[in-house]
Amino acid sequence: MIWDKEKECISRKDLMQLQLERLQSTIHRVYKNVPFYRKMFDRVGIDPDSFSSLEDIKKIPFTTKNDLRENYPYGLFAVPLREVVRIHTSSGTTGMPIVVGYTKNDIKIWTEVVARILTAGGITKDDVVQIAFSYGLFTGAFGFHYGAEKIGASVIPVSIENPKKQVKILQDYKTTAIVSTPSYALLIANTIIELGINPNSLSLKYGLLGAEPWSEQMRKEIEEKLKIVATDNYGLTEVMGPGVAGECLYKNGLHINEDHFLVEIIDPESLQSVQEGEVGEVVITTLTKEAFPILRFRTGDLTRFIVGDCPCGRTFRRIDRIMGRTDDMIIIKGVKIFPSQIEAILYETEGAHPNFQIILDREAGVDRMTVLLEMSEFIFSDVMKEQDMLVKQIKKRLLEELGIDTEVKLVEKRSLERLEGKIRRVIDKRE
Ligand code: DLL
Repeated sequence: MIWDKEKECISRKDLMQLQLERLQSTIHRVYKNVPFYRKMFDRVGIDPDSFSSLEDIKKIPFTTKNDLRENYPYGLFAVPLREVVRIHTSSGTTGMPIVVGYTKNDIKIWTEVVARILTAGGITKDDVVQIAFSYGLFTGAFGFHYGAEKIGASVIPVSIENPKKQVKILQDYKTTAIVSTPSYALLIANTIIELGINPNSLSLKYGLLGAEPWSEQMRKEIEEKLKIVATDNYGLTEVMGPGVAGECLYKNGLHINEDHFLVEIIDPESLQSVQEGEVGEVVITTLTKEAFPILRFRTGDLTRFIVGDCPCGRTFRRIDRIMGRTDDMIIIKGVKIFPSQIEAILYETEGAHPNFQIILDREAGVDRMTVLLEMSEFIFSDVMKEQDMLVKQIKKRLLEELGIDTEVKLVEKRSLERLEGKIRRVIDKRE
């Protein structure tokens, strides 16, 4: 088992010392090698030698997605391309993709941090791990692939496939762990039900899921349908990919790999740190990345630190599940709404995880919100009357809960556009 207790149960004091040393060295490297950061430091008058405590990080301006786009493709690389052994890009739905690179050592560390997360999620060398993320520019598949191999598990690189094929492989190859997005795991679970297969006849034990928001209800549904323990995993291309944070089997928040990532949580409006335990935007600084180091990156992801110790013994701090994104906050007729609120309402009325998309547009100067809801085996009904009733019920709940008169439309199964398996939640056509 790869559980390096010395590293993952480090004392707070030693961790902070290690973080400071790594921060200092990252700052020197970016100042020397990345013109964008050198200009930034010179503009605001920061001396790279002036970092004597972790608090000093607050002197550094934030790095935004826009900064990354403006430096497309290689502008923020801190090493020459000849030292880069891998390139990935973010699955951004708008504008230029963000291109990131890895040195040999970056890949080694990436492999190690993912191996830690897999171990925390129950995986050992005896497991058969089916990777159902797409292999390609997306970081999800390769990150988990290398991590699982390091543990010594048997890796099946299936990628995204027809769900029936996934199920056949699950059955025939005696897969014990599935790695995918939560919505894809649910699609597989529903396919198993449709095919009339008894989930107890499978060898599946664990699901390491992530890359998109999901709720506790959805976790329960996946766990019950697949008879597994499902853990949540968080990461992002700009910072590395998967491996930034992940849950242990206590499923009580995601341990951050704090020896490689310094995480702050800020109020997205005041840009100041929030009180411990309050919800805010995750800001990440890489501490060991060589090819693509990044300082105080505003992720746009909203969550909070979980206060207190975890019974597993790991001392790395935990974050709660990602609750939404700053850019997903919808302001419609002055009301602030998160897609997760709509998801909760759909869950209650529909009784199964909803695949949905929110469309915002404007007619005659008035904002309008439409929710497109994919039919599933739970809401598929040929009877128009039943469909009408469901739509009316959802409209009523949305009006009661959010105070917004919303159009609700049922659309065909799997007709909403997906990118790397993720549905784009909000499409704002108002600009
Ligand atoms: O999704 C990396 C990843 C792959 C993480 C596999 C976990 C598993 P990107 O495509 O760059 O990278 O998307 C990053 O996805 O900023 C979040 O908004 C969202 N996200 C990632 N993990 C979670 C999660 C990968 N567990 C963006 N819960 C992030 C909620 C997540 N949202």
